[in-house]
Amino acid sequence: SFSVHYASFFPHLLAAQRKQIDAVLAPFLLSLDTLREVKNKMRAELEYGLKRETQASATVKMLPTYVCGTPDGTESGKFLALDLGGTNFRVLLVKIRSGRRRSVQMYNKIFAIPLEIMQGTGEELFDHIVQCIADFLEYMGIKGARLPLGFTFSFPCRQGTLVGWTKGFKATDCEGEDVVDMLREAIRRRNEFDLDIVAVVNDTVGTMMTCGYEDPNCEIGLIAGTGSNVCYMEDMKNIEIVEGNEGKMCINTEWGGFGDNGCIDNIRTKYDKQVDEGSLNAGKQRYEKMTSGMYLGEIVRQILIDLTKQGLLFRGQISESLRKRGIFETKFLSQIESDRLALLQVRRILQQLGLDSTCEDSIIVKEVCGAVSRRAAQLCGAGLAAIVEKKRENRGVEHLQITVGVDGTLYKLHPHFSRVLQETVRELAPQCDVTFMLSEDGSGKGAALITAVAKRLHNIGRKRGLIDKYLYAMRLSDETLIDIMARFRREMKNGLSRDFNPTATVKMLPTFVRSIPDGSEKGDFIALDLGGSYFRILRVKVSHEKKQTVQMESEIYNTPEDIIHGSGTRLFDHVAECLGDFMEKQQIKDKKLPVGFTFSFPCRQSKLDEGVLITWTKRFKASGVEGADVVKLLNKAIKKRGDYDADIMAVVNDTVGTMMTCGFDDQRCEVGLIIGTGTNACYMEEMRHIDLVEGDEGRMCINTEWGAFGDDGSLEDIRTEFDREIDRGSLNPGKQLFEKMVSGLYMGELVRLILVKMAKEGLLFEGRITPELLTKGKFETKHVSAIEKSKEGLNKAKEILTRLGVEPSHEDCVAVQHVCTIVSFRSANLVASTLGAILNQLRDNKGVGRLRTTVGVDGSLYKMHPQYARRLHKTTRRLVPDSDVRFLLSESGSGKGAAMVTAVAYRLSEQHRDNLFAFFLGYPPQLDKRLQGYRL
Ligand code: 0WK
Ligand code: 0WK
Ligand code: BGC
Ligand code: BGC
Repeated sequence: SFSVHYASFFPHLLAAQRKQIDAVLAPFLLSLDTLREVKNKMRAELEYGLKRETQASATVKMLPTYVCGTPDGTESGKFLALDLGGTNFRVLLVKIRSGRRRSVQMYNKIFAIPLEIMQGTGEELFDHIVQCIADFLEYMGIKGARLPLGFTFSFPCRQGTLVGWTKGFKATDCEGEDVVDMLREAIRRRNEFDLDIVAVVNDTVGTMMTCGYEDPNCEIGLIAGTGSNVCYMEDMKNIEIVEGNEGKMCINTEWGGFGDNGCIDNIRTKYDKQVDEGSLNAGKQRYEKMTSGMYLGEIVRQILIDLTKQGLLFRGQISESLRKRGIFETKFLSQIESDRLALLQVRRILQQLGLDSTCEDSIIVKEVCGAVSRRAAQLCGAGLAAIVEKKRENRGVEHLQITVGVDGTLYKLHPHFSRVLQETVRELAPQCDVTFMLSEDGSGKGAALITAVAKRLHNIGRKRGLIDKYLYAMRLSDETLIDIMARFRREMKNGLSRDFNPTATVKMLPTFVRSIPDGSEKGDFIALDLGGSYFRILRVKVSHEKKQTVQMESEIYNTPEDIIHGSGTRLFDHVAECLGDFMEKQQIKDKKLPVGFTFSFPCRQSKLDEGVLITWTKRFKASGVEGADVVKLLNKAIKKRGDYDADIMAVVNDTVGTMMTCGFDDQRCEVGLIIGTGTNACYMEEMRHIDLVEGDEGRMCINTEWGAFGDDGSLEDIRTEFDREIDRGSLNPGKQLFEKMVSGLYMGELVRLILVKMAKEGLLFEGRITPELLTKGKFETKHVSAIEKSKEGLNKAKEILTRLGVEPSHEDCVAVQHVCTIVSFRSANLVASTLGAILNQLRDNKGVGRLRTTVGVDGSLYKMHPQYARRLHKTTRRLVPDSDVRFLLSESGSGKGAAMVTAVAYRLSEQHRDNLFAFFLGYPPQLDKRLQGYRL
């Protein structure tokens, strides 16, 4: 220990004297047990401060800072920062650049805060602060710029309200006041410049952020300077006074108040009490007064006075200056204790203090300084050990690795403080591997980073709020969705009824498909799949070795715009040509295989192998086809070629194909749903409800063609100006209004129109509107899917928007992501409400309390969008609670389903032929029960 170390120097120091000095310093020598006890007491106080019921009376206040993240490198901009409360008052200009060449440039000026200002009126203090800001802005030539400001205010604040002054401050009319208001008023009083005060942060938080910018593992900020304090990232679930359990929030512990309830009185010495009584805030900040730079010198002075009174120092002469409070600054401790300093210099310091000393005196003074600073470092170490232990438990790990960002003159300048502190932490928290990172740039940088984040969150929040208001009409409540579900149900009934069908918008087209595959299908088929994103031709072999298997080979063919917008003849010639090419490749040109034609457009059918196109939808607009039977048109095109023959046995809608494809794997599948370029659904309806088709037995698949829902104006109350603009710019204005609010062909364009309008109103891209952004189709639905990807969505947004030339800010990207979410969420919600109507119909048809069914789904929007499926499932289950719905993704497309239907049609035609023979040979017709109700 110290005494043994020094005793050897001055053998003539009488043992008695030695003993007396040891007695005075003994209370400063804290054993490991005592320190461990302090650590445990600190831990208990931390918990008190976090708990709702004990928080109000806690001495360690555990103040929530609402800082929920450490810098992530996307911060950027120019910020003003104030740093008040430490040794120096600093005004800083901080320029932050993000991205690959991220950097932080800082310019600052230090201003003095005279004592009479620190302890004058609040008005004088804030006027002084504003004066300094004015000088700095003048000096930097930026008086006109209304910069965002981050204020490092190193005093205990609860949500911006000063709880109580500490250290050397005691300005009146400030405690209980909002710091931002006081600063704003002072700026108003001066009326010379304006600032956007965005954040007030504690210096511990600023320090953590400054170090966190370099080391993301930095989740603790420690100040060992004029004052003493620590903050750390706590789990939200442990912070009872703040709503929410997800993530973390930074807690400013204000551990300076530790012991104000007397819990460490057992280690407080009379000198500590003297210092406290002589301080500006007696009874408060007891732990701080044993550990921080403001008070260590004072403690030493008290001890020196006591030792002098005992005649053990300065020949018992107490000089005037030694009586002066605060005369023995803590920096003297650092100087006196630095090993490099010879005793002579110690004496010189004492001289400056008007203390005439001997060598013994300076050794004793050095010993006293050592005892006081060592205790301070150990006590800080004990407190910090409690914090890192808590972090380790929060993470539930055996061994914790963490970084502590540190600042403060005591830690930086005292020769031993930092080492003793670190040793103490290592001894008291052996399972924690703590890296101490000195904050080079002070907390001003941290404050600017927090301001950047707060500004961004504020802007984002403001923008989100604006967008929510803006797109209010697109956020549909469950009440509205249930209403739309009821409306659609009515439309279904109209479509099914003979009387209303002619005027119904939801056509409810009979498909003459009477059941899903029953496992008996077999054969070699060709399937055409036209109308989705791709035109696909497939060869489908359904065989029956042990169990039924399906083999498929397919080719994708282009459908160039000039073909799908040209004449119907050219279109079907193109289809026939592709089919010819496919059969060539399959070497089956000599075969006349049954063909199933998935034609994804509204067709009226009176039998399986007939499909009269009612109207084109999506991208198609070929002339001379609407009102015609597409089977005939295709047969004609094939005949015209004469190089192969095909037997088109069935034309099915892609929803039907999808239902059949999924029905092959799941017998419960009785609904087919497409959410792709277009949208639509089919389902198995009871024959007795289908007025347009003879018979009441069994069921038939109905192609709802719900894309046209609302074409009669029944959705005008939820259609927005953007939906109307989409419709006006479409190939089929006034038609497929529901589809245009929901499907993939239009979603990207919807978002683009919203972005253009918001940019025009200066809500986005600082009002920048580029030719690309104004170009139709430039913002695609696949972009919406990419931007809504949780992890890389924002980067994608930046990439896509940059390509559109609008130079998006981070906020813009977040805002655009929000717009995409609102538009795609509305789509999923709307589909859930119309699907819900179909599910209710099925449940009522079956007369069951709870419906169990499977919905076969396909379509690029449903498949590619990262959140769409989940949202659709969730809303559907909320809107139709008494149903167990399985959503089965169609892996292999509707081609397989089309082949299944064709297999049935084929068997029908076989039987027909057989019966004809039988009839001519005078035998009664054989009816295959499975073909009941089918019609060719
Ligand atoms: C430098 C920081 C400041 C903090 C100070 C504490 O920039 O925010 O208050 O350290 O150390 P002190 O100056 O009190 O020793
Ligand atoms: C794949 C199916 C096809 C359907 C398409 C719809 O095989 O019949 O038309 O899905 O999705 P889209 O390609 O329009 O996104
Ligand atoms: C204040 C803290 C501050 C610390 C270090 C204490 O007196 O109460 O808010 O963090 O000093 O500056
Ligand atoms: C068509 C439907 C088709 C849907 C999905 C709509 O535009 O009218 O027949 O099922 O798109 O492809």
